[in-house]
Amino acid sequence: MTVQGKKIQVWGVGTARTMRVHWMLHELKLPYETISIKARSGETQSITYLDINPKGKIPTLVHEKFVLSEGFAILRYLSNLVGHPKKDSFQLSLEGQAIYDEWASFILMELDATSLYVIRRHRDLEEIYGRSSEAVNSAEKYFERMLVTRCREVDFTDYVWGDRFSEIDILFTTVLDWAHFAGIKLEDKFVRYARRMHSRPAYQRAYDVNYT
Ligand SMILES: N[C@@H](CCC(=O)N[C@@H](CS)C(=O)NCC(=O)O)C(=O)O
Repeated sequence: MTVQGKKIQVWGVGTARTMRVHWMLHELKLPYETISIKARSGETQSITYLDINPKGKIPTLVHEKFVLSEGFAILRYLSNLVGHPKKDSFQLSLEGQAIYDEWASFILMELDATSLYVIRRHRDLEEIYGRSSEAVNSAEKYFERMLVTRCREVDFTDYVWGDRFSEIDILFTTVLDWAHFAGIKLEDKFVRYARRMHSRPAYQRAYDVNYT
């Protein structure tokens, strides 16, 4: 069970952020071991885990001696490691790569960190971060405004970036799943797009690992 002669381990299950890493590994058909620690279970604060990732956050990837945290960095590392998913000419162009960076920043900053994680912190995790219905309400409105304005011109009948599946589809689908779970009503085009992504065998296998 090695990749380039080195064993891959993933620490962390149970959240949209850990799902991203499991999904990528299944898309790439890379063998790996899962260490099923969960957020806020105390497991992320064990001495063993803090030695690996002092931030005490999941997911973390360990590829033999190389340790990497931050889900998006892990997706990029895995894709570069095996040269997959293959890119089309737009995706390889200077402008295409700039658009990739734009999508990644937008999804991670505006949709994930600034909106969904604020809702999670101040509604579902109020015992840790404090309850604030003002913060939750404005984060919901912000999420909807960002999604609608950035995505107005895109029909999502294919992939988000270029003509091929990429890390951006993993980020976008997991954010849509999270929004749905948080009770945000999504336009039909997003629901249809997410359903198509959910039908990918790699998504389903990763879902089983991550959520059961
Ligand atoms: N920026 C990090 C965020 C990771 C993160 O916040 N993970 C949460 C779960 S979604 C966590 O590990 N919380 C640790 C804990 O609360 O025990 C990423 O995208 O990978």
